[in-house]
Amino acid sequence: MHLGLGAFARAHTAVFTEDAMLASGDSYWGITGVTQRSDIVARQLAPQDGLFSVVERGSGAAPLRLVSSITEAISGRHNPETVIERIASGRTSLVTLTVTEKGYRIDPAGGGLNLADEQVQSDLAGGPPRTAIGQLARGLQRRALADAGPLTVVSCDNLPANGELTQKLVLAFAAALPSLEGERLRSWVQENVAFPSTMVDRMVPATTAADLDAVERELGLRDEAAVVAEPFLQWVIEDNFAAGRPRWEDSGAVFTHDVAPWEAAKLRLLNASHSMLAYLGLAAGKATISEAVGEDAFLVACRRMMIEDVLPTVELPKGLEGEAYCEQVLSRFANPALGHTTAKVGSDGSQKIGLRLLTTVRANLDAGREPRWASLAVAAWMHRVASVSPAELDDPLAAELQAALPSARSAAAVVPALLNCRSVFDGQLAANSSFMDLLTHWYSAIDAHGLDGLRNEINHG
Ligand code: CS2
Repeated sequence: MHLGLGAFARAHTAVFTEDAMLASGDSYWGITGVTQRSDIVARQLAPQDGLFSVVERGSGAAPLRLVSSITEAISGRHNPETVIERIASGRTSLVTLTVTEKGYRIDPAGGGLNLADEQVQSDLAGGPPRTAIGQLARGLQRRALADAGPLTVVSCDNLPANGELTQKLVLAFAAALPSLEGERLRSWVQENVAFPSTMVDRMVPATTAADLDAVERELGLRDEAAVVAEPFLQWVIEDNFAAGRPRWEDSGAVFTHDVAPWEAAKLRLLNASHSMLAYLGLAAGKATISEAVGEDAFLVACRRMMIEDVLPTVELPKGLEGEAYCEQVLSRFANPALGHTTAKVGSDGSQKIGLRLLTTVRANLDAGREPRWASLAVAAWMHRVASVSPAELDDPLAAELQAALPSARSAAAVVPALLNCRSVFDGQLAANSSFMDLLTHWYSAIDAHGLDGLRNEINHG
């Protein structure tokens, strides 16, 4: 089972699974892919028997290939009962997830399950499950009843300790059920379900109409579900499984006992710089990440954030050389053929900046250092929030952020107002005057002096 059948899942999880089958000869695996909010991908894949092509773009790109590991594609919204049945089936060994940060319905205040979320409440009340955690919990309940045996739930989203987090959220769902029902689910999950953490990496933009036309010219067939991706791909998985799995190690996945340093390095170096480039790029009218990193000052800011703010405050996994990793990340961003948009990477900022940037801000402040460059990225996010309408912001907290904004749009007004949003900044961070000063400085540079002014500030920063 795979929950969250977006472009990333098709270009990553499905490819690793296909390659594992090809390399090991264990060809009996197949993925039931489940779309979450929008059912478009299920509608595209179903008439194609789940087949789709992956087009690599950039230097070292492999030829277009067909992937056949998805054997069924269903809409979770329209077929909630099928989702529950498939999770409960003894033929299912694994549920993998790519439902994005907001899909986990994390309570911004405490980090647990957001019991105030309407869909979580509806799932808890016994409605057809609409959230990923609700689908998992209801499927696992049915599986326990059917005595269908253990299984593994593998989160593949960009969240630290994503396995532990998913387990915690499923258990929080159980704890919010009537006590006997909840207790049964809790004890069954604890005995039968493993939740390994993983670090996933591949840049996969949303497929465009032009991409589909290019695929059609190459294939001679219309493939509505084709995906475009960079050549690079990586998967580091905690070796903690309760049931069978494809031999992903044969397709290049790395199994380890400790994924945490991989996740931290990737989130705080790659994803943080990606977000920084997205918000700086949006402020400067750059449509894609490659255009944003092509702006010298932004490249400098990114590099300096990674080297000066992140590397001294993050524990790198053994075997990863920090500066070489940063340079590799920057050259992946520069891939001009990928067309990864700043709008896409900049979406859902309220869900991302805490994990990607504020971790680095806090670590530097705690060590008595100035988080100079990470603050620039946060200020650029604030600038984005203050310059577009909630609809354009593409963020689940758009309305809350908008409501927090003052009528004046100066740095002195916007920075403290957004720092007051407790769904994003904790009280301690908001009260830190050095952070506030940095944000105000950078916000003014972005807002008041145009691209040249910002370039100047970065080059003299
Ligand atoms: C990006 C990620 O959209 C985003 O927020 O930063 O999707 C990024 O492309 C992947 O994590 C790369 O592995």
